[in-house]
Amino acid sequence: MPRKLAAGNWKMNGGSAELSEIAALALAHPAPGCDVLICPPATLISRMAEAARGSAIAVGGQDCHGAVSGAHTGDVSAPMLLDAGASHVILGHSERRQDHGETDATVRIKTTTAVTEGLIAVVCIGETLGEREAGQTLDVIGTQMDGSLPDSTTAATIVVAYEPVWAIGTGLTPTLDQIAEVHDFMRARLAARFGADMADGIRLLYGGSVKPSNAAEIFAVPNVDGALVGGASLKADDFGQIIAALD
Ligand code: G2H
Repeated sequence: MPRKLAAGNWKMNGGSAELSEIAALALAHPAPGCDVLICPPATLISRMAEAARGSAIAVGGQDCHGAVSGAHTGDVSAPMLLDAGASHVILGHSERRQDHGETDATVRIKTTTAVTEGLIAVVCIGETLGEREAGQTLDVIGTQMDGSLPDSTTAATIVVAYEPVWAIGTGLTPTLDQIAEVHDFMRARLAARFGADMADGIRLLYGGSVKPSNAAEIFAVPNVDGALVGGASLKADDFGQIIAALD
């Protein structure tokens, strides 16, 4: 059973003023019973890494390029994230897939590069409402996993986050049975490709409107090894309650 992970995704939110949330979180949770990761916007990574130094909080990026350097205006590379103090990177978030046309193939290339360079990749997958209503959820999840995860996937280098697109930032959450069905399927899919021992060690996060009031019941679902939290990770108090629910 892997150590559980509470991961915060600040998305395109946060500036200097929000750095105090990290200090508050570190003070309130000096030795959390789970791993804690915060992924701020790229502009804050180095300052957040500095603020989190000596605490149990790891810092990550929200994306990186598939190349390590070059003529890619506006992009950030995996070595740059490492240089800024990040240890993780979120890849393939549905907002990247929607806003930037990222495909499973893109995500796989980025994931391979990130891991090769030394980052831990949090790879996101999830179905749209239309796909769920059409009964395609497991097919979509299986296809995204097969396409987005590299053959080199290991439990130490890859985390998989299930984020139903229709539950992101909407306040809607799937039923616990729906989460269980997908997470059981994901574990089995990983086992079929990477072997049962490796699959058991890969952390499977749930993401989509996780908040203090629903965290404990979601974390009690089998095969849920933590959460990728958006809105509720922006406040140390709310995220702290989610961390406590994983302890
Ligand atoms: C899903 C999640 C974090 P939120 O995108 O990745 O965001 O918790 O705001 O739904």
